[in-house]
Amino acid sequence: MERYEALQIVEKQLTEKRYTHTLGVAETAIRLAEKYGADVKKAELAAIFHDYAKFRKKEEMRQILIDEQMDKRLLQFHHELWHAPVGAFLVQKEAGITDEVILSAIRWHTTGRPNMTTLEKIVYLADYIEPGRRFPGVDEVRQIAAQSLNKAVLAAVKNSIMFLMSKQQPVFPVTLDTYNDYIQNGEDV
Ligand code: DGI
Ligand code: FE
Ligand code: FE
Repeated sequence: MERYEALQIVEKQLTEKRYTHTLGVAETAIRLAEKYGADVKKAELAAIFHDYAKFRKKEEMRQILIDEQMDKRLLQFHHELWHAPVGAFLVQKEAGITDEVILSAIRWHTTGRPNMTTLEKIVYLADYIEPGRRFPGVDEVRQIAAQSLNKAVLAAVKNSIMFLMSKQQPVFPVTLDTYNDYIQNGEDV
């Protein structure tokens, strides 16, 4: 699918603000793919579609999680976490994207996961550092991203966990698994 067609599909699903964020993620993902030797077109498409399900109703997402036998633990956690796996499902069903490399980058963009593919890392990181993001620590992660993809993903995961903890929010187990995997198995971290 070409960029223009993908953007047209996604624009209908998102608010203006979220669409602008999506353009930022796409631009950043392209840059990271060029730098770290991933498929640039796939990185762009995954980024364009990553928040496809962001504004779906909670009940619709809950039903898809159940029907498609996704991780049951998600139901006990904040529904903000649901748009990533539900998005991967809907992008396949409604937009006809079948490339599993792209779908998995969408599926894991919020929590990461152990043993991430390069494209998963790129979309995860691009979502975190796209130019519209402004929160404490983001500039440091941007700088690290210029040096090492793995170091930057780890820094983003760490910041996310510490942010959730500082607000006394629960941390989804897969987010912690991602962190542990980087610490225990990560090269170049
Ligand atoms: O969809 P975006 O806002 O672009 O970004 P995202 O998909 O990375 O994150 C969506 C939300 O999910 C964000 O408000 C933080 C939250 N989140 C991320 N990881 C965890 C989490 N919430 C909980 N409870 N636990 C997590 O591990
Ligand atoms: Fe998201
Ligand atoms: Fe996003």
